[in-house]
Amino acid sequence: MKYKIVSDSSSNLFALEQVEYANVPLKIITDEKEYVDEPGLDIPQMIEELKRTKSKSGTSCPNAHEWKEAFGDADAVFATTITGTLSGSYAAAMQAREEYIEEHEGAKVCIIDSKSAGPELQLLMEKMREGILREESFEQIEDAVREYHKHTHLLFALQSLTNLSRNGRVNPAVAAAAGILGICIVGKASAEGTLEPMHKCRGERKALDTIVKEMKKEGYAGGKVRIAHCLNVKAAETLKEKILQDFPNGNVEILDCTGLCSFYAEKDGLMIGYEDANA
Ligand code: X90
Repeated sequence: MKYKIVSDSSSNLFALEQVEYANVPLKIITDEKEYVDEPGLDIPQMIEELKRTKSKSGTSCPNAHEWKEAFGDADAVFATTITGTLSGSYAAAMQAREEYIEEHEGAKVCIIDSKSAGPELQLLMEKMREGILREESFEQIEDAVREYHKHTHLLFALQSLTNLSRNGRVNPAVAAAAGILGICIVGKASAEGTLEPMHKCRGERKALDTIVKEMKKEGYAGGKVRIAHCLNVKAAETLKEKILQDFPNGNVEILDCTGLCSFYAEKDGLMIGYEDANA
C-alpha cells in the first residue's frame, strides 16, 4: 500500500521526512504580481513589496485539479487543509477526493479540515506519519488522527490584522484595535474554524506570557508545540524558553511561516500549534 500525506501550503511545510509528501500552494495576488507559496518564494521581499504596493492584495486557494495532481498515484492519501470556514481549500480537496476515488479503483482518501492553519496542520501530519511508519491500517490511522485533532489547538499573536480584515477574514473593529502601535492581539482558532481574538496585549512580552497562560488553561502539560513565525525568530525563541521553563520536557520546535501564513499573520506574527494533556 503506497501512502502519501498532502497539505496545502498553509501548513508552512515544504518537506516531511520519512514519508511521501506533497504540498499544494496557495497564492498571494496583487494587481502587479502573483506570489506562489512554494519553495524559493522570498518572504522578506514579498512583505516589502506588499507594503509598498498601492494595489489591493488577496489570496487564492488550490483548485480540485491541483489537489488531485498532488495525490499522485498513491493508494492511500491523508490530507489536511486550512480551515474550510475561511478558505475554499477544503471544498476543493473534497472534490478532488471524489474524483480520485472514481478514477483509482480501491484508492482511499482521507481529508481533514484542520479548522485552523499553520502549525496545527503540522501536528496532524506528524500524527499521520506516525501511523504510516507503524504500518497501521488506513482506518486505524484516520481514526487516530481524527481523535488526536480533538486535542490539538492553535493560538496566534498578531501585531497587524490589516490583511485579514481587508480580505473579510476578521471583524474590522478587531483589526482597528491591532492597528495601535505596540498592541498585539492574542487569540485562538475557534471550534468553528474562525479567528477568535481574546486579548489586546501591550507589548510582545505581555503577549508571550498570555500565550503560555492560555496554553495551560487549555490543558497543555508538556507535549508537542510547533511555533511558526513571520520574520520574528527572536520572539519564537523567547516563547520556547518560557514554555520550557515551566515544562522542561516539552517538545517545542520553531519554523518560518511560508507565503500564505506570512501574508495573513504579517510581519512579527506568531502562530502556535500545541497538543493538550489528553492527546
Ligand atoms: O482561500 C484563501 O484564499 C485563503 C484564506 C485564508 C484566510 C485565513 C488565514 C489565516 C492565516 C492567521 C493566524 C491564525 C488563524 C487561525 C485560523 C482559524 C494565519
